[in-house]
Amino acid sequence: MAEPVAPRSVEFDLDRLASIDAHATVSLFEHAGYLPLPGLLPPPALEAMRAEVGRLLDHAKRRDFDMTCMGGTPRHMTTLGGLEIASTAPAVASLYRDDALLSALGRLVGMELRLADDPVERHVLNVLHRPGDTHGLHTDDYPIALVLFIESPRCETGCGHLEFFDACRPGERATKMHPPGDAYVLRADRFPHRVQPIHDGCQRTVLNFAYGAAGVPVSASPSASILYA
Ligand SMILES: O=C(O)CCC(=O)C(=O)O
Ligand SMILES: [Fe+2]
Repeated sequence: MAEPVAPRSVEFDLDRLASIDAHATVSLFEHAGYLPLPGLLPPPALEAMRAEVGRLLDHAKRRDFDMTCMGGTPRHMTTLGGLEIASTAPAVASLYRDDALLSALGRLVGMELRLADDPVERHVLNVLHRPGDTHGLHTDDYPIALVLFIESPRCETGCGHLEFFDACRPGERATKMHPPGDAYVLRADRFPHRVQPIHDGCQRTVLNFAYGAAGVPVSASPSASILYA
């Protein structure tokens, strides 16, 4: 009889993070509010994460509405909040609270990171899978968002890219695309951001890990409880 296959653990490439020069990233992050982390999920970790997310999808809920508290911007997406993720995919929840991850990320952004108090917001799943699906413009309650790419459209332009704006220079818009396995960190409470609508046949699946930071107040908005509860 075949041996049962032990679940492969999901491990970030923290050695890669440790090798990055933090002098450069701290000032870049302070100024630009964004830091790309290519290959944070190496191929075996991405594969294991896909399996975790596959199980989560059975529990995820379809959302189609305008978020009144964020200027009426659209939400057309399928989501799952932190409570269900913690009970269905404990590997994701333990990755979120990994001390080594928190200190490696904190070093790169120059902040002392803390777990989010709100268990709904800690780790959330966002899936864009129908034509035109979008996560409209908003800011997050917590200052730091670590967004991990599980699936991503291959279209070069105008499809599922992250767009963010500098609150001090609203005319300045940046767009970024990330292949599966990549991640980025965003100063998500200060830099308004959205995900461009996706094209027919494309899919974009991310996990967002939200963190607090020492000395930074958390803005309280009902948006997370509306989108993820
Ligand atoms: O999907 C993204 O790149 C952004 C996710 C996001 O803004 C959020 O979950 O608050
Ligand atoms: Fe966000």
